[in-house]
Amino acid sequence: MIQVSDLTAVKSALRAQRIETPSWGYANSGTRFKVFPQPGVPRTPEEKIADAATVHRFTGVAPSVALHIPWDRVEDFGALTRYARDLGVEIGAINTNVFQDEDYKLGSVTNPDPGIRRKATDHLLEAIDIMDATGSRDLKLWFSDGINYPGQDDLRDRQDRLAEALRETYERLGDDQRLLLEYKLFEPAFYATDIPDWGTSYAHCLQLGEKATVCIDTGHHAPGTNIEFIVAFLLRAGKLGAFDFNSRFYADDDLMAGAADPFQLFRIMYEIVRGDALDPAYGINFMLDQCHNIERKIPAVIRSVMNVQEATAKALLVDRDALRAAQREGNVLEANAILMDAYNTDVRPLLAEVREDAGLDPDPVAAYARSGYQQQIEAERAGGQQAGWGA
Ligand code: PSV
Ligand code: MN
Repeated sequence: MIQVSDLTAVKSALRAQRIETPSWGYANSGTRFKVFPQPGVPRTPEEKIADAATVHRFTGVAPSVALHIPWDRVEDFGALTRYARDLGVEIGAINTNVFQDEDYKLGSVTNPDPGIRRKATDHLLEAIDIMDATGSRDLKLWFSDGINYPGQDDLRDRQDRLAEALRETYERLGDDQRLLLEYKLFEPAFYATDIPDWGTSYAHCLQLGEKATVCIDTGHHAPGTNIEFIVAFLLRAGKLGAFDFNSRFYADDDLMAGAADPFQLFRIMYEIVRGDALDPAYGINFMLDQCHNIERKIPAVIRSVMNVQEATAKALLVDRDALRAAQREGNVLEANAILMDAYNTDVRPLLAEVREDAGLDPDPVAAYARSGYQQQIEAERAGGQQAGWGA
């Protein structure tokens, strides 16, 4: 357990922290009303990886990039992996996409048509081939499956179809590969989503086995949901595998992590620290899943990484011995004050020191702005087709 007085341990935990960035966060994105293209946006998976490597260069804690298939499909994934390594990053989670084909209007793995279910499951299996080629550990599954109207399809049959596809996919995993099952309350389905909440995901993961764990996307809950409770519960059950961090004000807004509710992010990270689950060796993949529709993408990802670091630093500063004592005594106000003291600490100087100790600039956003990378990509990435959400 880290003592508040042990700043060395806090610093080394912060230095060891790992945050994975999403390839699609560097691409053009928008709402269903409009996508505003930005100059310098990547046109290829390689250019997305180069941007991710740039984020790592300035933060030192983002050494992997998640891919989304087919958006990031290439002929030779071995070559893409080598390209990434040459730039100092690894390929992270492979995200599947069974939500954009015409065929999936009524669902993918839960579709009433067995032929469409076969096609969807084959895509999940293909993603494991890509993991084999890239060395990725994590297969991340999110299904848009659901129905818009009561009676549209049989809720229970759809669970059976889902379980069958998950089972086939799970059986194909190698020894060191894992399945991360994401949930989302609604959208695009408006009446009933087939994996709407952590409980449904957890139940499927339990049935599948130890290589299946839950992915918490922080934007995928009803307003007011106590996400740190979910974190605590899943950690206790050994079933928390990953986060998709982002912020939401209303629905699945995909804004920068820590922007909407830094206090919530702190409470989540406190449960992680409390569960001794921050160390990369524990195996949680702390990913970002964000879209930067109007702000510059690379500095927005850097800012998001820094926001996660700040929440983590505050969580590490909680005096856990004092907190436990106050809790045992039933000292409500003291216990709350201990938590709030940590939250209200300005950890920016501490993080600046951690960065300087690691040979990094203490201010990654300013360092990025000075680096000329933005001007370089805006000049170089002329012509071709910019990558976009769905491209
Ligand atoms: C779905 O809303 C989601 O959170 C899943 O993780 C998808 O793969 C991702 O967003 C796509 O942007
Ligand atoms: Mn997500």
